[in-house]
Amino acid sequence: MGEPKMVVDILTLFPEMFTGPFDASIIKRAREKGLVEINLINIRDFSRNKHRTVDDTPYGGGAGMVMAAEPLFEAMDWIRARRGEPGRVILLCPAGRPFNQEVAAELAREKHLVLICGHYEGIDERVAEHLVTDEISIGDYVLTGGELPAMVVVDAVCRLIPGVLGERASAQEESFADGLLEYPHYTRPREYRGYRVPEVLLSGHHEKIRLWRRRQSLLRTLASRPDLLARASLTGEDRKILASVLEEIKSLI
Ligand code: 4GX
Repeated sequence: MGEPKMVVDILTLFPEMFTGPFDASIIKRAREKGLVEINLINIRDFSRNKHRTVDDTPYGGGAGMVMAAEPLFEAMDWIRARRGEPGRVILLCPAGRPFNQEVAAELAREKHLVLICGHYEGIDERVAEHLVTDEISIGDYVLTGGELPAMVVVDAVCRLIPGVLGERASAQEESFADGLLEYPHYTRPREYRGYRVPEVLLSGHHEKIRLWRRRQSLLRTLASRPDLLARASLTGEDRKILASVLEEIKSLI
């Protein structure tokens, strides 16, 4: 096995949380193929006190506990000594840059990512100030820790690494590659409980099928995510399809 395309080091207090998602399906295969190396690093292993504590009460008072800076600085020293300077050191937190496909594509170009998963009320601010290069949020809701966000980021990034997805189901063909939602998919049987597969898909007319699918993508995006449609890079053909949709609507009213 040669050099992995990407190394991801994940700093967490709960490495066991990652075993399910990272030991199944596409990510498992990517790891086995040596396309990505995912290392789960227990922050507690870098605690220097005898009870191996990693948190403490906040200066200035208040409820809850704060993750101490020292174990994270020690862990980063260890990572740097082993692998050199990482491309990005990412903290998952609600205040971060909103994660989307564009951010995933940006991260997929890196050789070495470090993800820091916080717990408790948060992390000593000196970590964000002096260790972290990027703060990322996976959405506007509050989680109990940064582990699930880290899994989301790693999953979205890994599928963009060349070779991780099959030749045919390339990352390009799927949702968000062109800023639109995907068209609907069907497989056998052609009729199930009276529910039929759209006739055009059974026709064998490849050009008709391509146009139908594109129209479905445009309609779905218009209906469910007009914000995406407004920002999508539409082709002349797309505009023609949307104009014909508009004419169809006009004929109804
Ligand atoms: N998208 N959380 C992180 C603890 C914490 C707080 C501050 C660092 C700084 C979240 C999200 C998220 C909850 C993960 C608080 N760590 N992270 N955790 N949404 O809600 O990324």
